[in-house]
This record gives sequence, C-alpha cells and structure tokens, in this order.
Amino acid sequence: MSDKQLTIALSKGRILNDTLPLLEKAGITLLEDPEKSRKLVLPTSRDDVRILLVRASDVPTYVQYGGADVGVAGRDVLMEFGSYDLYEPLDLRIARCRLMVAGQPGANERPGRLRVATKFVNIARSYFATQGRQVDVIKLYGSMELAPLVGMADLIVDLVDTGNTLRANGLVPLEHIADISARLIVNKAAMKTKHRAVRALIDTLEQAVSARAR
Ligand code: PRT
Ligand code: MG
Repeated sequence: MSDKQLTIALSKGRILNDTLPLLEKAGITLLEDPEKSRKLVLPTSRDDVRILLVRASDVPTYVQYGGADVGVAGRDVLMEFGSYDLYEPLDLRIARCRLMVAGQPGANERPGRLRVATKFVNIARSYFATQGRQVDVIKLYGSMELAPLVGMADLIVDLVDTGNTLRANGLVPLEHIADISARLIVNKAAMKTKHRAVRALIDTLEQAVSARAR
C-alpha cells in the first residue's frame, strides 16, 4: 500500500449508497458504477483515494489488518465481533436501524428454555445472559424470520428498519437491544503514518454528518 494513497473499505448496498454522498463532500466520487462493475478495487476522482468493496462483515477485518486504512461498518458488525484493534472516531448516522428480539406475539414470555435463531450469536448470548435468561442460540446466516415460522426457534435477533420484513412473516418486534448506525473506523497504524490524510477525511465527514443532522 502506497504511503500517499488512502484506501477505504466499504460494502455494496446500503453502506456504499449512504457513504458515497458523504464522500462527495470530500471530493471523492467513483469513476464507474459499482453495480455494473465487477472490480473489487475502485478508482475515484482523487488519485490519492481508492475504494475496496468487501463483505459488510469483513470491513473491520480489512481495516484492522491494514488491507484498508479506513472503512465504514455497521455498529451491529462491530458489536458482534467484540473487540477490534482499531479506532472508531465517527458515527456517520447512516444505515440506521434497530437490533431487536422478535417473534410471534408473546413468544418471549413462553415458559422454559427458549430457542433464539440469529446471525448475531455473540450479541444474542450476551444480551440474554445479562438478563439471566437461559436460551439456546442457533446460528443462521440470513432469513432469520423463517425460523419461528417453521417452529425451529421461539425468537430471532435481527436488524429492523421499517418492520415490513417482520410483518410480512407474521412476526413482531418484542425487545429492543440497541440502536444501530454505521461508523467510520480507522486502522491504528494509518492514523499515525497517514495522519494528515486521515484527519482531513474525518473532519470533512464530520462536517457533512452534522450539516445533515441540522
Ligand atoms: O449481505 P451480506 O451478507 O454481505 O451482509 P449484510 O447483510 O450485513 O449487509 P447489508 O448491506 O445488508 O447491511 C449492511 C449494514 O446495514 C448492516 O450491518 C446494518 O448495520 C445496516 N442496516 C441498516 C441494515 C438494515 N438497516 C436492515 N434493515 N442491515 C440489514 N437490514 C435487513 C434486516 O436484516 C432485515 O432482513 O433488512 C431487513 C429488515 O428491514 P425492514 O425495513 O423490513 O424492517
Ligand atoms: Mg444483506
């Protein structure tokens, strides 16, 4: 990785879509449509900035190990992986949603040991453990809403935005675990070796975020 170049890790979908307008304020725009391109390294309008496209859950890993200098990751992803060795200087207030316990109405009041299906196994275990509730956690990689429908689980732990996905499957939100938004994360070494470039990016994004909040 060049000393001059700043590498930003993003994930396709809502993180990329919501981050691009913020990056535009820093004069960073993509040179080609990421939905059409198969490239994983995208050049930008600035010679000194490139964007990597990685899985949402891989963004912190790329940033921690120096594959990218900075990245944008959901707080859910950061919480699930526990302690990363990186800086988290800014709440970008994008890709917002809530991490919830959901199920059929009243499912969280069923007697006995409940089964919880989720891709957020660590968050789920610690949430229920903190409350002294005994649960069995079943790991899934997606479409968690299906598990209660087929009787495989009593509850799910999932992200909820409009609630449409829950509703469409006869489920309701039952308990609020955390408010989620995307965070700017920074590699610790890059914060030192590329301090000026990283600092300038953080400052510009910070201004863009607060201009929006007003
Ligand atoms: O798709 P992939 O497996 O690669 O990764 P990913 O699913 O984690 O990525 P992506 O792009 O879907 O989500 C990236 C980040 O966006 C997440 O880590 C969250 O921080 C944030 N985010 C914000 C959301 C949502 N809102 C959201 N609604 N991520 C997912 N959802 C899903 C949710 O899981 C559920 O299936 O949308 C559905 C619920 O939406 P409503 O509007 O029907 O309630
Ligand atoms: Mg997804």
